[in-house]
Amino acid sequence: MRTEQPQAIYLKDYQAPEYLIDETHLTFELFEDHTLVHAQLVMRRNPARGTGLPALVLDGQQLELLSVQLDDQTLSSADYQCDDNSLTLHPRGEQFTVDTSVRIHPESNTALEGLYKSGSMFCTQCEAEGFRKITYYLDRPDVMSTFTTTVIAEQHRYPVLLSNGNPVGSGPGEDGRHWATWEDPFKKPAYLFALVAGDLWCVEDVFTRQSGRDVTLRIYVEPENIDKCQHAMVSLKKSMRWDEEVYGREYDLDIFMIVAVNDFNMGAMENKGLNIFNSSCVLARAETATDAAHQRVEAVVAHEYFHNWSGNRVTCRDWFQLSLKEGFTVFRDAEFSADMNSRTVKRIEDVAYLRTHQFAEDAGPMAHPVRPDSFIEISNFYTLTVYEKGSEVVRMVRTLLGAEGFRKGSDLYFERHDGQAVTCDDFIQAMEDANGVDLTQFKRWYVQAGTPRLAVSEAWDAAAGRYSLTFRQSYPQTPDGRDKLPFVIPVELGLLDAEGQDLPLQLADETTAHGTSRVLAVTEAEQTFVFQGLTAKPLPSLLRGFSAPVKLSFPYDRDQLMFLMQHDSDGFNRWEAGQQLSVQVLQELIAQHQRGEAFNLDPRLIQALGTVLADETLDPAMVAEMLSLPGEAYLTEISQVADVDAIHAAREFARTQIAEQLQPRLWARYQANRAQSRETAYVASAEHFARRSLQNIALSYLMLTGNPDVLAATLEQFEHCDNMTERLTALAVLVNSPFTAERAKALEAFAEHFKDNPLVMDQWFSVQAGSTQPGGLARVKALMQHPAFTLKNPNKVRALIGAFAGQNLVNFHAADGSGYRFLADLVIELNALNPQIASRQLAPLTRWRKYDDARQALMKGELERILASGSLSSDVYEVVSKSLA
Ligand code: B3K
Ligand code: ZN
Repeated sequence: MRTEQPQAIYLKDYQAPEYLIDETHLTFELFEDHTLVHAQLVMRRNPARGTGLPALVLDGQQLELLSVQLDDQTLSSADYQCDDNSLTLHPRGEQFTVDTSVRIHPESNTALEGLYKSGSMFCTQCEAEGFRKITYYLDRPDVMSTFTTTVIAEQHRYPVLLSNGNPVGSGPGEDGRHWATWEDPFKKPAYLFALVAGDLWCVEDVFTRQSGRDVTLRIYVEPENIDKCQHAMVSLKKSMRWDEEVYGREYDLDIFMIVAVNDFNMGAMENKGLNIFNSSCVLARAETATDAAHQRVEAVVAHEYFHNWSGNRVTCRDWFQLSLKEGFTVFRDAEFSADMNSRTVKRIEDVAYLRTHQFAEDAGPMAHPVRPDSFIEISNFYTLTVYEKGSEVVRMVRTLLGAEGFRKGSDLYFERHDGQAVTCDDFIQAMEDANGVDLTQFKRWYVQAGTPRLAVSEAWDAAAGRYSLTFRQSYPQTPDGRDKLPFVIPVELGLLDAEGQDLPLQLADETTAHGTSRVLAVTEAEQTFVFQGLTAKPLPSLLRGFSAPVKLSFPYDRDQLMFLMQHDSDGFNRWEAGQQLSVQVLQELIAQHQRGEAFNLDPRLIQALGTVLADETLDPAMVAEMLSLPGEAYLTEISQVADVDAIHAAREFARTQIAEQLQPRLWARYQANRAQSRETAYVASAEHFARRSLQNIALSYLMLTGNPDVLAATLEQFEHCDNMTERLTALAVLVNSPFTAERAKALEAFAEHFKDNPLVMDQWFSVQAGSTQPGGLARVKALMQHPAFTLKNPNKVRALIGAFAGQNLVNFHAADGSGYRFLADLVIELNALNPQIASRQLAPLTRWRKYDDARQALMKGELERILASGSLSSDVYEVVSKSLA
């Protein structure tokens, strides 16, 4: 907490460190009421910074300094300066050793950064700047050191003592204590340091590398969770194989460990050789985790594992380069998931998420480039822009270079920079050098914020058989106020004939056609491409696979969209055509609601969805995706002024019409798939996920008909299924239904059955927080009193408060401002407990510009109240002050 206003830091001010650390030797003495940390740093002057011996400023926060030694000399307080953020020493030679001892208090650390306790175990989270809460250090990613770590703790309470690297010794100590020493031979920045001590069990496996050497794999969990590790272990082995096959990257240490902890600020952390995970991203078995949770475990295990190369072996020079490791690693994990499951479905899910949430961020007060040029608190920049848009930028590089060229580039990048801390420019440079191309203009994707718009228009010259497409780029205003220059936008496209076949594509200056789906690079603010050799006006299929993160518009009419839905050879664009059709129809309903007219739904939407539903040859997961109408959050994002009530009413009306008019087909597909679920044991495979997704979306539509048979089917599924996907869907369907007695009974039965499983209780909270039935806020407030709820656990906060403010839009945006007041109160309370979580929960209030004047005033009022509430963390201060600016 600070009283003065926190200051921004700038990329342009970057300077290499004055000193380097070659070796770090740490000893931790863990006790119940404090921890002692002894650090020995073997240091030298950075030759790159020239001669002279400037002061050595070590970072340190919330540390009680007990002693300092420089080489062998114990310093007195006159020999150093110590304040809230640093310890300054005055070296007398180019090479020297610093020894410090500090006392810290992990047992009362509720911010969950640095060393802290989760339940009875000790664990760490150091990225980005948490290591300075453990010991005095050069806590910046361009200072890379080897680490030796000794942990000493009471044997009985903490039988397992872990750190990075390989175990090199252990033994008994005095007073019932014991010790273990770990050695990490790979130089790493302090943000990758990890320590765990606890009463943990593990599952163990072996992975044989392509080169023949074995790696020991261990997943450590609290004893009651030992039966929920198999899926993560299988995912880990798949990831290791995939990275060998697709990127030629092998694992480097002899052991790889994952530890699951219950209290964790985000999903997981890629510490070298010792990944620490939110238990929600490790534990999965049929009875307690949904299909979505299984897929998330697979993806997060892969993501953290892939960081071993994209992040650890090659790391970031400074935190402005965060997307160097995060964007690239998200791209890697997305491709892995696409290879393990359905590629098209994965792409649809990712794009829907990006367009709903990242586009909103890019249009709001916290908008920033993929490589930000300033920040106040780095924790606020683990954003959708750095991660998801960063991944889209890497994807565009691959689209432009082709898979082979991209692999040549990544090989060169890893080889050239192994063991170094580098920048996004170095990544692009490797891609350029390996392919002999110039990506200078492309790099604008790293420095210009905001989502570009790409308006496309067509012209048809029947006499010449020529069809032209004109692309116009435009750019939104962003908080930096800067003018934008044209991006390089790769547009993958095809042209369809009247039968829906892809036509050969021959540009005006080409002598032959080249393929039927190709990538055009739009590089100018306005640019026309002319296709020749056509006998009739074609229908374009644009931005196939969502080849660039832009807002593309083309004046399709509804019949054309229905045609694309059925015929486009690109599965993503078939879905996209359906979404655009739905958006047009829903926007019409929203306008009718606002004018006070009766709803009049375009029957073509029902007809199109009916065709999809009847097509037994389509992947059921695709059918489920196509049946899902654009969400309320997305409809909000694309509105000028979002009318939450009209959006909700219009979408519910459309859903009810779909349910009523397609009832027989929905029933048939529900029953066929439920029968299969009943007959086959649960398998976490793409094929089974697909079946259950169709079954469950059909059920949620059917409940809208009020048909008593549907209630019976829901109760049957709730009571007799063997997995959480079916059970939770049935529960959610009941919670959103008018059947109050059945709803209450199911909620009670569920809680009684799963009360000892915190991850399942999170889902129970979320389902209720998301219910759009009236009285949402009162329900959430009541649930906060439930014994399973606590503000100290981030998963609980996300499950209840996050789900309410982020998904339950009609209740959160209640016209009286009660939802806003509630969230602001919570942010003020969380600010003192856990600033990172407080700042994340604020996001919905920062979007105030999207709403009507009355709501804007209420939302701003709450932001102002937070700002005036006293001593704000830099995390919350940055988001609130930028939102009000
Ligand atoms: N690198 C971590 C994120 C750390 C967030 C720190 N506030 C997890 C990941 O992206 O893999
Ligand atoms: Zn990551």
